[in-house]
Amino acid sequence: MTDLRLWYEAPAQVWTEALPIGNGRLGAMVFGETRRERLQLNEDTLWSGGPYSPVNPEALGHLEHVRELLLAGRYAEAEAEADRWLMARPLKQMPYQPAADLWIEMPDLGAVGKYRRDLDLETAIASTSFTAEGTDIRREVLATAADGIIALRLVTTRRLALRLTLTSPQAGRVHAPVPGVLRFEGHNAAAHGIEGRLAFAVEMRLFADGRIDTHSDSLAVDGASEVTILLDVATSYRRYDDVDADPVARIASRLDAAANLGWTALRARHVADHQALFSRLTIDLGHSPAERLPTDRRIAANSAAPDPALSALYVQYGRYLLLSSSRPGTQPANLQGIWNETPTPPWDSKYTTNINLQMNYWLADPANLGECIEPLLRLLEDVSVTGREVARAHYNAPGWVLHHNTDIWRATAPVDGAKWGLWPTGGAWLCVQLWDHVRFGDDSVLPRIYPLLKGCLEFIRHVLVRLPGTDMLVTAPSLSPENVHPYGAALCYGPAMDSQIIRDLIDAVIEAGARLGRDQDLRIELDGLRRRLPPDRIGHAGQLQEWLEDWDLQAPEIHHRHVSHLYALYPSSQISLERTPALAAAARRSLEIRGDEATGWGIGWRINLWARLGDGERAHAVVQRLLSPDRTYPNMFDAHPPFQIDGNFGGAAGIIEMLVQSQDGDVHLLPALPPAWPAGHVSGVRARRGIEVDVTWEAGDLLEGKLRAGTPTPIVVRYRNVRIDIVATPEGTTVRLADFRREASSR
Ligand code: FUC
Repeated sequence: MTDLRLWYEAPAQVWTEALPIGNGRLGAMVFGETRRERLQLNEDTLWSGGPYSPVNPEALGHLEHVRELLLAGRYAEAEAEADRWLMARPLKQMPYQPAADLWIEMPDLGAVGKYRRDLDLETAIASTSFTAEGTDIRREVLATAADGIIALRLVTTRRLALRLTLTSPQAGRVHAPVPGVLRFEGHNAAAHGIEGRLAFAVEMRLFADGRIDTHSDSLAVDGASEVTILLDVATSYRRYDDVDADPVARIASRLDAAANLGWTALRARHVADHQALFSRLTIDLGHSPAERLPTDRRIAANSAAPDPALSALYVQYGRYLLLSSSRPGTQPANLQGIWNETPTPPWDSKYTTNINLQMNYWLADPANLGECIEPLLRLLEDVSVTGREVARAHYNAPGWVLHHNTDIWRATAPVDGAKWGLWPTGGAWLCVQLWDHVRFGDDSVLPRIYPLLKGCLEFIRHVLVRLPGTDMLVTAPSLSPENVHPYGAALCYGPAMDSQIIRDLIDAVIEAGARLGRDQDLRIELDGLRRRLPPDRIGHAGQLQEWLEDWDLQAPEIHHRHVSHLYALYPSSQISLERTPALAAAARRSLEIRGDEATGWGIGWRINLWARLGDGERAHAVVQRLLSPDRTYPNMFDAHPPFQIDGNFGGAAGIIEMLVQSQDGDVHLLPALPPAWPAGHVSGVRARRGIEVDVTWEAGDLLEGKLRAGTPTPIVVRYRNVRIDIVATPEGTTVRLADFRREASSR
């Protein structure tokens, strides 16, 4: 079996060596220091600013002019006008913030030896152990979703002294409200002219078998061999328009309950909660001697001598990170999940909705953690309200719109600059993704998702414009995220990706409506609308055209990290090797021209694309590129660079996509198995229609597959080009290589 621990022989020197823990809401980076341990703390609602509207009242008056310039081919002028008039006020959104640091000092330790720190993905506990002059010292720290707090336990074999402090990069002050407790009370900062309106608190409660001295800004412990620290952070955030909660009261209710339980019960409840979800999927891709190395050295060694178990660990780490950064009731995972060290994080550590937020949830369903999507659904419910104001004010349109970014205040107007921000289909992409979650078998959310889809399509229908001289409908202004075309701008009309997303949205509305028995009269109209969207086109180099015109090879960045037009191949299934072979060949050509070198998430996307093209060898080469020190930090966080968590989720999803696919209504076993993983096993992968799949293979060939469904479900299972009809049962229905051979020879 694959050992599911990240481990190291030295403390973290920098943040991307520290180990992340999280319960969806609270996060900590554990450095594993000996004399001065640091836990860097985050809470998912602590962002700068306060409730605000990003609407630019002047935008609407200039929209038509920008459209006219675009349709006249005056792209650069259109983009300049858009920059001047159509963008949000303020032009930037609010950044995600770090909350505090807990410091544990053990000043009088002697020389340290036998050091080890690790993160056990199976228990979701980070441990540090070492000896100091004959004394064994061990710390365990966890962020529990069962009880909502962070708990740390320190055990030593000799009674020691320690000192605890709390600091924060935010404004506020520390005090000790009662003995044994330290509390930081503060408030968030303003940003881009939006006043900081959040109050927040961080509280630490100390329990020890030694003497505790409480000072105004620190706690000192003497003669202790067992120490427990309970920690919590809370803000006054309730919703994007309500910041009146009481953070101290929120903390008190959780820490009181946790203190009553005590360390042993907290730990047991945490492990049980984590394992109920984590243990649903197992994966074994083979073994190598590198497995015995510490994790940082494994990453460094992987390029020279492939370490298949590291790829398996990457999948499980992705699942761990998702469970730790996105749970029902929390905020969705942002660009850094939940972990952020700095008040000025890259891209503000927000929700970028032109690939990144979507990619954060690619893993959830296939990796059998569908419940982790709930925060994304709530975010969409929020922006379907805030985005209504923007749709009306910026486009005079009904429905709602989300462009390429949002923040905790659910701002949806176009930001940053027209060449990035003026893209109207970010919300539509997320809607289609939620619909795919329903296709994975979660019908319970359909009544919540359907109105979102409809409101989004309402907006889109209103803003599509007829392409002069044709009957086609296109988005304008828009862009193909964030790629500049040969006419000195990104701004354009009708980029391929928009039409692809809108086709999926229309299909989703029709199918979801049919399941709910609603709006059947809309169907004919929507079919008509769908036919008027420009179809995908193949350009002169045999490539899938990114734009309406055959511009791809003249674009200044032909190796651009975004591969937006390949959306149709993955995550969508509009393009498929079997159903649309010519377009699939064109997508392959585009991917070849683009190249495999990209940012972390760009690489993550490419793994999924090669998997959809059935090219396991190529997909594996890209996995190897991702699992190298260039794109994976020592703590296995994805390197854009800098750290961005989307690559972790996209890469892990890509590895699963190589083993099981279900986008075409059947379950396809080993669609892109690479020669580098000749024997292996995966169990508990989720396929669409709520089917759970186990697969075992040997010598590069299928041994058997097992399919389970909650109720007996007829399903087609595919291996290579052979298909077998089975009924998946709750106990599991097995298909063997011999069954496929028999089927093939009887044809
Ligand atoms: C998009 C990407 C960048 C980065 C940012 C957060 O704008 O083009 O590479 O990932 O999002």
